[in-house]
Amino acid sequence: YVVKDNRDSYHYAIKLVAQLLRNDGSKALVADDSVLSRTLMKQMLEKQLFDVRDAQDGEQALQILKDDPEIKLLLTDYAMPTMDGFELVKAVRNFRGRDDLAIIGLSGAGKHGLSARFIKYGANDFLTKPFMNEEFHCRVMQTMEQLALIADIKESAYRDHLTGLHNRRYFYQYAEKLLKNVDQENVLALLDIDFFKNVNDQFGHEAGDQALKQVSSFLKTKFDDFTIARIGGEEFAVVLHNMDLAKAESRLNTFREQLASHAFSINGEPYSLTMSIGMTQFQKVSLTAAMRIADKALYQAKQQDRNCLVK
Ligand code: GH3
Ligand code: MG
Ligand code: MG
Ligand code: MG
Repeated sequence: YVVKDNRDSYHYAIKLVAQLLRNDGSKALVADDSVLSRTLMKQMLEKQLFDVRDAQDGEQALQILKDDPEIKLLLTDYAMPTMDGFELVKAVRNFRGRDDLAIIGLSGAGKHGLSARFIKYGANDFLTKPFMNEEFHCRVMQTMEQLALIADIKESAYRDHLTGLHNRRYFYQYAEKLLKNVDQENVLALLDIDFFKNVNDQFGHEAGDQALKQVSSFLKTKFDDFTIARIGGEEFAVVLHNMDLAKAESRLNTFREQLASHAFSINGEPYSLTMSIGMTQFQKVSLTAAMRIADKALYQAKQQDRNCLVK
């Protein structure tokens, strides 16, 4: 239905299929006081495989959006009773960002400046009614494609390329957010591989990289319910949220022992690695302070023969 009779549209068709697969089951919301318009847009979005809800005015739409954070796309008319499209967009942008929920504003032709105002209030795009089906599909597709691109970029900005773990940037942002929740007991642990330089010296940097990957997967499987980040070369941070110090200590010590007795494989040969751990309570302090304390504890662990935990 987008490609139709246009032979230039071959590449577009391929992009469309990719986008359709991505849309599949994504939630969308249509807000329009005209039943006819609403039904038409709903049907068109369903053709793009969206799971569509609808609302007959801004207030109803706002409520639906508040109740369902999974909605990825909002199409909103401008003129609606009780709350118009502008008010709706402004209100929604207080809790859903432009790269998290796509909004396309719509209104009748001949009203100058509506498109600009929609966009100023936070809409991603605009459509004039009546629209051609093809334009509708193209705009929805392009808007969703941009959202997906931003999500991909964000994801890669927060990941460590070698190990696939979260990176330092992610860790700092996540930890800052976590610290705002003062009611929760959290523990921060810094883990550093012991004598890792030997691996590089003995087997080469490439083998060192492989070892880092193996240690990372090991960490991932043992702490899959917590946030782990690679914050330095062979240094990792784990936040054990909602956990008291004693429980975290025992869990980290179990991990440390399991790691020490695990046979890693470096250049096909079994190799053992150990880690030293510094940990601290992670509540009602600044991130800088917590990091300093955990780092000091880690330093002490290194002084005490390594392969141990200091709090
Ligand atoms: P310690 O027990 O005191 O921590 O000793 P160490 O050898 O682990 O510590 P040091 O800080 O002296 O050396 C860390 C080594 O980790 C040096 C560096 O070459 C290596 N390293 C850091 N990042 C990477 C990486 O991405 N790949 C590889 N192959 N090696 C890395
Ligand atoms: Mg209307
Ligand atoms: Mg080290
Ligand atoms: Mg280190």
